[in-house]
Amino acid sequence: MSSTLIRGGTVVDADTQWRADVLIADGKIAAVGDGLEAPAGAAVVDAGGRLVMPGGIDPHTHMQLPFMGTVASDDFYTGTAAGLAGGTTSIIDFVIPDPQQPLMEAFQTWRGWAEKASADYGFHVAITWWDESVYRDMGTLAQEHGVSSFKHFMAYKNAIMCDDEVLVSSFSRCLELGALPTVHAENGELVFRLQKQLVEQGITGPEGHPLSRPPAVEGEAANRAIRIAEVLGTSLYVVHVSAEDALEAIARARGEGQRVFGEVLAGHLLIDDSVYRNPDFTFAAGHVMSPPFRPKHHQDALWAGLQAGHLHTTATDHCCFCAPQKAAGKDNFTLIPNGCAGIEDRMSLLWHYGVGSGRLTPSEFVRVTSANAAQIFGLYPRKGSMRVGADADLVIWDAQASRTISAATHHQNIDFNVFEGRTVTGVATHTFTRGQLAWVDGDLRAERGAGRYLHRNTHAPYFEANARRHA
Ligand code: URQ
Ligand code: ZN
Ligand code: ZN
Repeated sequence: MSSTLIRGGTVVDADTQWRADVLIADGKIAAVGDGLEAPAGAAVVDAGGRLVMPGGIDPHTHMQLPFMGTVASDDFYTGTAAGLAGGTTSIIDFVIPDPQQPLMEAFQTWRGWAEKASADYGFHVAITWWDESVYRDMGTLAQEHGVSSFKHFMAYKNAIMCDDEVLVSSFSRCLELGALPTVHAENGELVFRLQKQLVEQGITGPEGHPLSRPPAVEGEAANRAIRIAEVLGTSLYVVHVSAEDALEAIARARGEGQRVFGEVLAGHLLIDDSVYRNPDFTFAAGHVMSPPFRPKHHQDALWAGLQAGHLHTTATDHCCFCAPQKAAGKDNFTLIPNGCAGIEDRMSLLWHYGVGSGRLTPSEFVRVTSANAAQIFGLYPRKGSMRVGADADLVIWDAQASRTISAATHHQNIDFNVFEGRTVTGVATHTFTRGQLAWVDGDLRAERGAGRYLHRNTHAPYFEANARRHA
């Protein structure tokens, strides 16, 4: 039985922090307490007064996603390894069937791709079309394969976009299954029309991207999804909330007792839309993702939403495309593959700008980077907690150390970093994935294939509490 004693740290969980040692045995947390003895043969890691926290959970990644005619450049091995270097120990990625593709076929394809992951992973499954076979396969996935959340893209017309009929059918099925519907909330019809108008006007550079997806496009879709969920009586999770318009819809619904969760990306908290007006195409295109980065006042609202509890998780939407891939849209911004990186930097960014600024306490940091995602997506307390019996997915966190973010030094398989040049305080010095050290003081020891598929519980008490409000 392999064991490790992490000595001399301050443990931080979603509720509080206290001085304690942590004993790991067989990949699980075996004991948490002061003055623990190291069993014979145990490795001892001196935390030296640093923090010991649950490893980050990134509930929104797209490793090696085939998208817009290319494939995201970080795969399940390199992408999860980069996450471990930054203190993230689990991801929830997405199976995205082509329209008319059997869900089970797509699920097996993604399962195959993810076998090389170096950290644990689960899948949301996207509903991109509808018939009785989709209804049936959702049941199989929820009841036999641990898929407790289903994604709906309200954007990407003529590709993977859901219309209201699919939303209503799938949300209703989620309610039957005790699964959580999630949405990418942008009105794809409006985006399509605005893109066409902009290109016809000769606005073909990256500066056209935010113009084709204004905040109202997100606000409308978020509100529509929220209202559909309200009438059907199911909970809802809105991914990558980027604009006040969507946040206000979530806050209104929550204020009336509806169970709606919001996710915010590190990028949307920190980057504004001026990046799209940079004259360098590679720089501007490197920031093309959807929803786009917004004017600064939206960032202030998102931070307030995170503090107020209207936004619950932080994520990255890690979906990497290198400069040659982004160049597909050199003459037409609508052809620039949408997506940016972030998995390696999310934890340090949230610590620096969240805890370092006084917006978040260390326990709130654990909630929004790990525990809330675990609870919402059926992984708690196995993940996201410091309880005895939990997986030993842990990070030793140096709250005083600093590092400067750069594509020149990051481990993400992409030639660009939207956080380039930022110096952040708060760094993972050790990352354990189920008790195995994968990151030690800059030495990345991620093991290809060490990650395990995460079966996630349906009927999670954290989101089902008041579904069927209109029963
Ligand atoms: O929309 C998403 O979440 C995927 C396709 C990643 N790309 C992006 O721009 N967000
Ligand atoms: Zn999205
Ligand atoms: Zn995404």
